Amino acid sequence: MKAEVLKILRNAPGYVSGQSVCSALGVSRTAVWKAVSQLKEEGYEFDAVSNRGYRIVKYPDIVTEAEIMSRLDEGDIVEHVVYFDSTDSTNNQAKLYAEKGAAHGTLFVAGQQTAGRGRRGRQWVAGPDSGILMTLLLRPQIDPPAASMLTLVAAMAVAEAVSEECIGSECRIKWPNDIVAGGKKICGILTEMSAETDWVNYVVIGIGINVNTQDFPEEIRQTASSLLLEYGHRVGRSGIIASFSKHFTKHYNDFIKETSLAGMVDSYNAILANAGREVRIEDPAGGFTGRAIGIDETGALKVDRGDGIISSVIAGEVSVRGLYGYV
Ligand code: BT5
Repeated sequence: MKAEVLKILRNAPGYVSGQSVCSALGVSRTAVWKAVSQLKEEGYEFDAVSNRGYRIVKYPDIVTEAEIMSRLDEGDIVEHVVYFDSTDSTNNQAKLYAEKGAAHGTLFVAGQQTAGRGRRGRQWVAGPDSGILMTLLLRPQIDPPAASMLTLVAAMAVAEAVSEECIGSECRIKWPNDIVAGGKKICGILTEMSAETDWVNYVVIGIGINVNTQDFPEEIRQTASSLLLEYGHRVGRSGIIASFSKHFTKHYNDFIKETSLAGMVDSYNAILANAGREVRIEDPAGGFTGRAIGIDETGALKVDRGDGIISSVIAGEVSVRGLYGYV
């Protein structure tokens, strides 16, 4: 109800009368008034003029269910939002909910995490209410090995969302799961799944984006940055989430049709931070160095080893390090 009222007011060109909101939603004036009061408590500021109605004049930077749902379009991948002021990890919550039957397209969002995770037991560090901490639950009908391609779909959608919301920005993808700006990490992605040999039960894609973060702990200060630090202004988090949802939906639908990334390979490679750089591939079976070329339609990174051999590196077990810096 709050989301619907918010959506009508957000999309209206000017003032909206209480009566027209009631008619559009088929609810009483009291119900609309209650929703507006709750929104005021959450920090939305209204201009109310008699005989004309309401207009929102200020939006708080919050990522609640109503705020996100009111920004989504029909057909978007995100159909439900579960919001926590604080939780251990949105990936943990997504998995718990998934085990209890939560639907494909549920987005778990937190203001704060007490045990944010990176890959292989690493930590994701983020202060309260300054970044985006979210996990998308999917139930795709794909073979388990194909699930790692979803990390690339998510990375592409984050990069597009950031470019759309931070005009003039230039962010790039560090294959397979980081987004970088100014050579520093502004986003990390952690994809996990529950699967049988030939069947995926669910996939959770956890995404941490440093949006309005002002400072980082000593250990990551050299490699981490935020949209605020890179682009010099605060950015609304829910706008990025909605834009992410729109871009992810498009690439995901293309991916599901073909079980291939063919539809986004060119745009991905155009913003691939590793492209043309010397990289070291750390592989449990042994590492090697070479020049990164770009991804293919399976999401593998092609690396020129310089001896006439082009290796295709599959995301998952490996990590990629720049030989001359973080990227
Ligand atoms: C990642 O792992 O980059 C995946 C991060 C995923 C975080 C999201 S937040 C929502 C959801 N819920 C979770 O619990 N997780 C997901 P990895 O590639 O392993 O990188 C982790 C490394 O990045 C750490 O060891 C630090 O060096 C660095 N790091 C930690 N916090 C960072 C931050 N806020 N910004 C930039 N770098 C960070």
